[in-house]
Amino acid sequence: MERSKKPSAINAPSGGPQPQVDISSDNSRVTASLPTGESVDVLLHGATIISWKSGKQENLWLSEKAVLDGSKAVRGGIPVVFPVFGPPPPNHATSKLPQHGFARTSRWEYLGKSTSESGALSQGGDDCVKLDFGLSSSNLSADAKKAWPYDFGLIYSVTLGRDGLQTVMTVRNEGKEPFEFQFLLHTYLAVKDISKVTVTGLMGAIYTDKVLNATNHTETHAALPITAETDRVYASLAQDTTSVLQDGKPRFDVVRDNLDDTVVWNPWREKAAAMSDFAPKDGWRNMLCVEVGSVSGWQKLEAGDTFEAGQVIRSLL
Ligand code: TA6
Repeated sequence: MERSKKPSAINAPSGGPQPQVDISSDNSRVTASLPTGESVDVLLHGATIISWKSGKQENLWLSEKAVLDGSKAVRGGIPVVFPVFGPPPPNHATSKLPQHGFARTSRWEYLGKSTSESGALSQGGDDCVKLDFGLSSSNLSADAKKAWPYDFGLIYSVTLGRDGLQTVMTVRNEGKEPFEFQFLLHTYLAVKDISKVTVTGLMGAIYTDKVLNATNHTETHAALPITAETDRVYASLAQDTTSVLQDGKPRFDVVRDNLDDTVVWNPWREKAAAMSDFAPKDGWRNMLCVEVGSVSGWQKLEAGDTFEAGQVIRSLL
C-alpha cells in the first residue's frame, strides 16, 4: 500500500555538534536532544512521547497525575492508538480490546537512532535525529494476543527536528490472513489559554460530534473556538494541515501524512474532574488534543502488506 508522500532523500552527517541520545538507567525511556536545544522524551511504555521541547518551551501537555509506571495509558503527551480507536465495536475482531487498543499500554522496544536520515524536517546534516521503536505480536501480552490474534509488526519512528516533530507508523501484516485496523496519534498539545485558542483547516468538513450523540455536522467555522467540551471526529479532510492559533497567532501546524481524519478533543471542566489521572483539575484550560488518524473506517491490510502514515507537528513559536 503505497504512501502518498515519502520523506526526502538521505543526507550525509555534517561535522558539526551531534544530536545526543540517551537511554535511562532503568531502560524505561529514551531522550534525544539537538545542539540547538530541541528535545524529545519517549517512554518505552506505549512508545508514548511525554515531552517535546523547542528550547525551553514544552509543546505537549502531560497531566501532573499521568501514570508513567506502565500500569495504564499515559494521560498526555502522544499516546499511540492501534488497532482500534475509541470503544471497540461489537461483533468485530477488535471487540475484546480495551478502548483505543493495546499499542499505548504495551512495552515497546527501542530499535535505535539515525542522524543521517531525513524526513520532512531536515535541511540536511545533523539538524534532526530519528528514533525507532518496535512492537510485534510476539511481544504482546497474552491477553492482547488472545483478544486480537493477528501476526503484525509495528515500527514507530520519532524524528526530532529544529522546527518540528515527525512521528510515522509502519504497520506490517506478518500473518497469512488480512486484518483491519484503525490508527491515531492522540496528541495533547500544550496551549496557554484555551479560551483564546482557535483551530483552522476544518471548515466545510463533515464531523461526528461525540458530545451530541455522535451526530454528523458540517464545520462552518474558518477558525473554530473551543468554548465547551469538544469531541469531534473530522473525516476525509480536504487539506492536510490543521492549525492551532493562540491569541490569533499560529502556534502549531499539525500535518497529516497518508491519514484522512483529525479528532479535536477538550474534556472541559466536568470530564476533566471525572478523570482520576487528569491534573491539575483546571488543566483543560491549557491543553487541546489534535489527533491525526484513520478512524472513520478501517484500513484493511492483506497478508505481507505494509501501511505507513503519520504526522508532522510544527511548533510556530
Ligand atoms: O480522542 C478523543 C477520545 O476518544 C475522547 O472521546 C476521550 O475518550 C479521549 O479520547 C480519552 O480517552 P482515554 O481512553 O485516554 O481516556
